[in-house]
Amino acid sequence: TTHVRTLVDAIEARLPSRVKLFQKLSNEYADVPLHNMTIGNVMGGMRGLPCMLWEISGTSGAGISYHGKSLRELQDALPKWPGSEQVSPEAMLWYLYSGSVPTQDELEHFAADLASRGEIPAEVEDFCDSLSSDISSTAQLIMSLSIWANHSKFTAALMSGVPRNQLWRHALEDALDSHAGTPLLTARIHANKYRNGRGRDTPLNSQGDIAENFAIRMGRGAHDADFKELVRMYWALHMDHGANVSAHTMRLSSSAWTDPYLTLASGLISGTGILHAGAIMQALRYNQAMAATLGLEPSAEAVEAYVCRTLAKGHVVPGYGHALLRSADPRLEPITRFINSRPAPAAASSEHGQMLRLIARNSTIVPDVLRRHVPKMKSTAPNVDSLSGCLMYAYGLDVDFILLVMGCSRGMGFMAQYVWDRALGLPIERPLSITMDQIMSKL
Ligand code: AMX
Repeated sequence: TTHVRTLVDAIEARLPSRVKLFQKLSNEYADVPLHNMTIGNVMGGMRGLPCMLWEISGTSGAGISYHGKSLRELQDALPKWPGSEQVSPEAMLWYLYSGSVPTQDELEHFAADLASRGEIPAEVEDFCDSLSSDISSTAQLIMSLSIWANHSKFTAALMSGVPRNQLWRHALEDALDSHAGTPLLTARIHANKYRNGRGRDTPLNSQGDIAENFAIRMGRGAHDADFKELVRMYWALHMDHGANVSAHTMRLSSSAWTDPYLTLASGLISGTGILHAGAIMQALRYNQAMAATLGLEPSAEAVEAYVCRTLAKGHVVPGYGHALLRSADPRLEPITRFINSRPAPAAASSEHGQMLRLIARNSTIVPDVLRRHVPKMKSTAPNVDSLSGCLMYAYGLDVDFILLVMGCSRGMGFMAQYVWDRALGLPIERPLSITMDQIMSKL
């Protein structure tokens, strides 16, 4: 039988040239100026400063690219799971790690490796099962990950004196365990919180992909192919988005060699902010409140008056604007395509269908309203969170839970970057802090 390349093989193939480049930039070019830093960069939350070294994607004026390819190009280039029409999340993950498109065989072997890691430590499951259902889904995941840190293979290797240039291999072990296990832990939280624990130990399919095994533990396994497709589509789109708030948090933790599970939790914690991924929940709540006040088919004038009332209170309109993107969010197009190809959740008569149409219509009205009323907004285009929470909701997920579906995917991106942080030997992060008085003294 021919040997099918594993993810370790694929990373090892990329590693020497990346380490060499890292050393060259660090040593030979260390003094070359990269950017003329201004007071505006400092006052503006480091906006526009190209200072966060990132391996799995890059940003430019056009937005994000993943090893030189756009999301649109990856939609065509990456393989799919047999029987699925969506890009496989495992294929995206492989690509983020290795910069290479996996073959169908590599994808299936990789998925089988992940499926074989479907065991969450019993201590973590017991802790998770003991949590009160009053605790938010996100807090439950974050707390459970903290317990999982007791079982970290990276931390065990660190404590036993493994040399630093080998640590990435142990980080990868944790990362792979977490890619398989975090969705299962998430589904367990769902079972405990919304199903009285029903189905939380349903046997997994060792031949299935992570989306299938997630669906099984969500109680939507064999009979709900559409849910699996939703999860595949959503996860493949959300793994990484450059130096955003949660990735930035994750990097800071990672730079001190913090345990991978705790690092993952740190990224998820800042993801809950409503200006960042928390907007997934907030945009859904906003649209629900709008529909409760104006009905499901409000006039453009009524929507404008509603948005103006939000702005007058000093609130932001969730789902619009972006700290980096200056035009349409590229993730919206595949999500919209998915919705339009699915009659069930978007059925004209259903409440969910009407809600999805309300959001689609708002996305043609609100940007112009914002342009006129908040001229300082750099882009008023809808972002991915304007729609994605409502889509999860249309598939029967509670508002409290929808952020976790995103967290599973973004967490995979964090962990891929974590492995590269160790593989490249990135230093501990330590910017200088500066007070406004110190800035004034330089003028
Ligand atoms: N509603 C009202 N005001 C807005 C706004 C919105 N949707 N978006 C931006 N503004 C305001 C900002 O608060 C800022 O005001 P300030 O100067 O008084 O602080 C001004 O317009 C300029 O903002 P900007 O430079 O265009 O964007 P930013 O980088 O400061 O902020 C973001 C980006 C996403 C935080 C902001 O657009 C926002 O709050 N949007 C709503 C929340 C949201 O949808 N977040 C999800 C983003 C995607 C993600 O990360 N998951």
